[in-house]
Amino acid sequence: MQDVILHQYDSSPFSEKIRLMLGYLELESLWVEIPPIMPRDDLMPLTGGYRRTPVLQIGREIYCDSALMAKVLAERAGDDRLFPVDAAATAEVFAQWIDTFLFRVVVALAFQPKALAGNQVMQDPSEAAAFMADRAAFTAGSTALQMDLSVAQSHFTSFLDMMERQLANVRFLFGEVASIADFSVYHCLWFIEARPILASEFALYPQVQRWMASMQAFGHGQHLSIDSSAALEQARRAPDLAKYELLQDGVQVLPIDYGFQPVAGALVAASGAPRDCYSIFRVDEVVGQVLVHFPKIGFRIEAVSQGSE
Ligand SMILES: N[C@@H](CCC(=O)N[C@@H](CS)C(=O)NCC(=O)O)C(=O)O
Repeated sequence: MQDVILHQYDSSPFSEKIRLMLGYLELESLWVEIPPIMPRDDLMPLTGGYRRTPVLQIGREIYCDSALMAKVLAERAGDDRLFPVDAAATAEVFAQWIDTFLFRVVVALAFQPKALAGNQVMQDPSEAAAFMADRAAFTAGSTALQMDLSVAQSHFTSFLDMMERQLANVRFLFGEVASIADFSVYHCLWFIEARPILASEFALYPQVQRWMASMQAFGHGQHLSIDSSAALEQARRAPDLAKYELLQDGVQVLPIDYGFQPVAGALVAASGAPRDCYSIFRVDEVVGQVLVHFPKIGFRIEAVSQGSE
């Protein structure tokens, strides 16, 4: 069986969502610690340009976006708790709202001046400048991660109030078992909790704290660290791709909200690919054939105009 490789970095909340899911599903994995800012020279041959974090690799197949990774991992574990059969669509739509709207709220809180004051990267002026320049390039052309601090604060408080009331009556958000919804909320709250100066945000919410502790207890599963060159090698040595049918050549896929760095190739229907995703076939000079999968929700596909590929 081929290894599950997670390309991630320590402080990334969406990475924490997947790390915790690996623990919940009791899946073994290999982790590559990628740099928090570009360049990521060993990742780009795999993704073909996609630079959001995390990225999941299995052989020469790449899964972009944590929403898609959750499906792939649940399927691999043969476990339907993340997508409970009688509430899969509702849980998924809820998670999508959290991963976009609530994430925007917590980004505004986590990057407010008082929170940055305690951040190690921001202490060093040249590291801080490099980080800010990287994120400006990353979010160019998008306002999807921007929110006034006062708006973010009031939405965060209202959200915690709702969570607290519900969690007084139930263990997890959709019942007695944790689902995809819990993992989406968890990584957003983890992002805030990780900043000591903001930790008091949770003081008035004992049920939320109890729920956070239950989530944390799932752990990260058995995992080993590997370096990025070993991950490239795994792709290079992986068996050929399963059968695929060419649907449309000359396309590119990119997120609809932020991180507009496209991945170009051919749209294919691949056997074994998850449902409701775009599978892009590319041939890379470093690793050869690669199939890069994106969920349809949150991404768009378009023809590449001549000369832009
Ligand atoms: N919808 C994406 C969001 C991913 C995302 O925004 N990740 C952040 C880090 S947690 C990111 O990519 N930041 C810029 C970077 O790492 O290059 C997902 O679920 O994977």
